[in-house]
Amino acid sequence: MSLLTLGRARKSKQADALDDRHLQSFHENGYLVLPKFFSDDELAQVQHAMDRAWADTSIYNNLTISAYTGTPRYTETYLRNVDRDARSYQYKLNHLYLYDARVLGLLMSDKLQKVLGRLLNGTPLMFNGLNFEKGSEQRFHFDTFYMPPKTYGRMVATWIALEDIHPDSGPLNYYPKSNRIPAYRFSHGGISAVQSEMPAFDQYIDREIAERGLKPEGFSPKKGDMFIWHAQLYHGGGKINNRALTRKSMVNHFWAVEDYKEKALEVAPDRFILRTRDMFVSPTFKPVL
Ligand SMILES: O=C(O)CCC(=O)C(=O)O
Repeated sequence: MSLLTLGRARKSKQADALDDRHLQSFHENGYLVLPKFFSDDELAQVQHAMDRAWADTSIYNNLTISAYTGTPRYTETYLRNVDRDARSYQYKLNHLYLYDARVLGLLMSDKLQKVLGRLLNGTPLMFNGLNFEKGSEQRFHFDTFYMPPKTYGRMVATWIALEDIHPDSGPLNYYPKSNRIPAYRFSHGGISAVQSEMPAFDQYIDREIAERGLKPEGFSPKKGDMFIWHAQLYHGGGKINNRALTRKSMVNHFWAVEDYKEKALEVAPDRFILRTRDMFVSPTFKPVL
């Protein structure tokens, strides 16, 4: 089945149900939750792709990983370079959709693209993907620290629960309404982070949060639920209270094609991903260990 056919086959009423109230709530609160957005069958395809990625150690498997998070063995490299035991530690697997057509088909499906198109007020351009099997415990941050869109605020991220998520597994945490805090400007005048200036940022954000009376919340969804956050939502990975628990989830980030026409690759009619040559590569990435 082609990508296009897959996308059509998945047309759902849910996308059409994204009305003005959803839009208003998204812009007021900085997020939306769409329950049971993906079916068990669709999620089984993601699980299958993950299992295949871990099983395939061939040199042609160019998936990359941030492995052994929170341990002295932390590394960013090709998946094929890490021992198979890395799967039982915290990790982030990058861009699974470049490797598996069914995962790509799901992310390019009509139902998801319609929702994202409305939130972006444009054509979605998927520019990365992250798969987790454990909580990330990533500190609170704005995604625009690392990937600021050309147009302020014109970026969304989806967080899809691949299983029921337990509150002790280190769920996604976020501050509702933090999207309304004016973005912190670093010394270069922009909003991408300068590491040495993070203490000043921390002071700024702590003051803003306190003055606005914002309180963090955790997202402990059921399998198939999807959380969508605004470019400027302050969020991170919660603490893992029970390390035996998994937290299987997939995150994808989207800009608008209209902002990046020259970097968009059309993978099916009207469906776009960022060209791989334009993708961000961490300066600490090691192709060979
Ligand atoms: O899922 C998580 O734990 C955090 C994900 C996140 O913060 C991100 O992808 O920007």
